[in-house]
Amino acid sequence: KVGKTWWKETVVYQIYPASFKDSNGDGLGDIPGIISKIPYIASLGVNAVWLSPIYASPQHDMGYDISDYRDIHGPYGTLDDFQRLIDELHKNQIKLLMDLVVNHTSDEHSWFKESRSSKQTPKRNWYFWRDPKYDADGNRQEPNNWRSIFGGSAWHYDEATDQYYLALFLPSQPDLNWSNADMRQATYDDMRFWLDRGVDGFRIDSMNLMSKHPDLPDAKVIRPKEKYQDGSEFFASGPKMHDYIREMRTEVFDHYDAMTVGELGFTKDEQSVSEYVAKDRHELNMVFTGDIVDMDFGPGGKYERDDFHPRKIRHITNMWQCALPKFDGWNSVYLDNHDSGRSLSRYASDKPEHRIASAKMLATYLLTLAGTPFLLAGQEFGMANLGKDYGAESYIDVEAKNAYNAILEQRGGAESSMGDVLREMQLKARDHGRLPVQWDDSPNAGFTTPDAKPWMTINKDHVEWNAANQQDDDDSVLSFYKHLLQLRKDHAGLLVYGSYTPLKERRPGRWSSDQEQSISAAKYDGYEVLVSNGQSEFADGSVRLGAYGTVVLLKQQ
Ligand code: ISL
Repeated sequence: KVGKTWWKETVVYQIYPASFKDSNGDGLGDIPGIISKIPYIASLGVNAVWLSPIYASPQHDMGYDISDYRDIHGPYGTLDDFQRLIDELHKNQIKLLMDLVVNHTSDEHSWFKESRSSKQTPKRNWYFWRDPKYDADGNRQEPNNWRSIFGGSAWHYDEATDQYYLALFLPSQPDLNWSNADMRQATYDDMRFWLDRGVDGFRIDSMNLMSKHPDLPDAKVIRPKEKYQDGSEFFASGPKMHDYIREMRTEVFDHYDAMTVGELGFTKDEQSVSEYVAKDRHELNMVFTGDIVDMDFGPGGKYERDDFHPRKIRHITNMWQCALPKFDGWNSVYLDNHDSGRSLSRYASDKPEHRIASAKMLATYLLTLAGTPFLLAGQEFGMANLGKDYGAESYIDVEAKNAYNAILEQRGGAESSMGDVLREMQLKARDHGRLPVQWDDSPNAGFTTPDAKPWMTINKDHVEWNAANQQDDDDSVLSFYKHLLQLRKDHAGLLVYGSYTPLKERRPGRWSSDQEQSISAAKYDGYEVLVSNGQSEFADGSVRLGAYGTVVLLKQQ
C-alpha cells in the first residue's frame, strides 16, 4: 500500500566534516579526507550521506553560520573537491544530502552587511530590524523579551541605525525574514546552485523557525526571575510556514528528485507535525522531531537533571510510528546527531561489560523501525561520550559553554557548585556528537596525522574502540551494523515497507535496562530469531532478555 521511492529505502550516514577525516594534517577534517573514506562508507551498506555544513563561514557555530552559500569553507577544500566528492559518492551509488541553513545567515554574509548598512537599503527587510523600546526611566530595551536558544536576549543593538536585529541562535547568526519575497527567491537560487551540481537533497536546519508571528509579541513570562523568556510559541511553526515550504517545493524541489528532511525544534504534537509530512500536503518527505534528543532534559532545560526512563523512548516511538502512517506520512528514525551526546552513553550503557550489547541494541532499534534511519558517523562501531575524567574545560562548544556560564553566574560564580551541571554535560553536550572519528588505535586515532593538533579532543578510548579493530571481527558492533543494513535490503518488504503495531505495554512499573527480563507468551510459537545481540534466548515460545538484550523474531511462513 505504501508508495515506494528511493528515499524510503535509504539509510543516511551523517558526516560532521570537521571531525570525520583530516587529509592534510591541519587537525581539521576536510573534503579530501571524506573522499578517502568512501570505500569504508560504501562497505557499510548505507545509501546516502548527510554532510553538516561545509559552506564558507566564520565558524562561530561550526558552519551553521554561513557567509557565502555558494562557496566552500577554505580549510575544508574547494568547489572542485566538492564536485569530486559528489561524483565519487555517486559512482558508489551513494546520494549526498547537504545541510540547508536558511533560517539565518552569518553576520558576515554580504546580505546582512548590506542590510545593516542603512534603513533605506532594499535588503533592510531581509532580516528583522526593530526600534528599541524605552522603560519609564528612559533606558533602552529590546523590542521584545525573547530568549535566544543559546542564552541571553534574541535581540542585538546596532548603533549605526539605532535599531535591534533578531538572532534566535548566536548574535552572529541573524534570522532571515522569510516574509520578504526577494530574499526567498535569492535563497531558492542558492539551492538550485547545489542541486544543479548533483546534490540529491537537503536536511533543512531549524526549518520551522522560518515563519514567525508577524507582530513578534512578548513571550509569556514562565520564569519570572529571568529577564528573557521562551518565545517559541511565536517563532516556531508560524502562520506562513506551510506557504513557504510549498513555494520552495514548486520553485525548487519539484524540478529535481530531491529528498527533503526538515528539522523541527519545538513542534512535537501529532497534528502540527502531520502538516509537514502528510502525503497529500506535498511539503516535505520527512522531518526530525526533537523529542528523541530532548527526552532527558530537565524541567529547567537541557543541563538540568531528569530521571530518564526507557518508557519515554517507547512512548515517543510508538507515538510517531503509529501517527504518521495515518496521514501517509513517512518517519525519520534517529538516536544520534551532532547536537547531542551519544545515545550509547546517554540512553544505554558504555560500561565495558555492557557496551557491545548496548550498541547492538540501539542498532536494532534504529534499523528495524518503519522510516528512514539516520546514523551519525562512529555510531556504527560504538563510539561513546567523553568519560567522567574529562572536566568542563574539555567542552568547547558554544551551547554547553554558554549554559554552564549562565548557571555559574546564577550560583554566584562558585565552580565547586557546578558538579551537577558537569554531569549533565557529560551526558548531553553537543561536543560528544562531534568527537573526531576513531579510525584506529594510533595517536590521534587515524583522524589526523599523529603529530597534528586535532581541533577537538580525541577520546582516549579510541585505543580500544575504533573502526580498524572491529573490521574483521564477526561479533563486533561494526559487523552487526553491516549485517542489519544488509537485512534491511533483504527484507525490505518487512523492514522498510512493513507496518508497525506496538505490542501491549505489559509492565507499567519501573524497570531498568540492565535487569534481566523475561517475556513468555505462547503467541511466539512458530517464530524464529532474525536478529539477536547475544543477550537473548528464545525457546518454547518465550524470550529471555539479558541486560540490554534485544531480539527480532520473524514469523515462519
Ligand atoms: O531548541 C531546540 C528545540 O528544542 C533545538 O533542538 C534546535 O532545534 C536546534 O538547536 C537547532 O539546531 C540546528 O541549528 C542550530 C545549530 O547550532 C545546530 O547545530 C543545528 O542542528 C543553529 O543553526
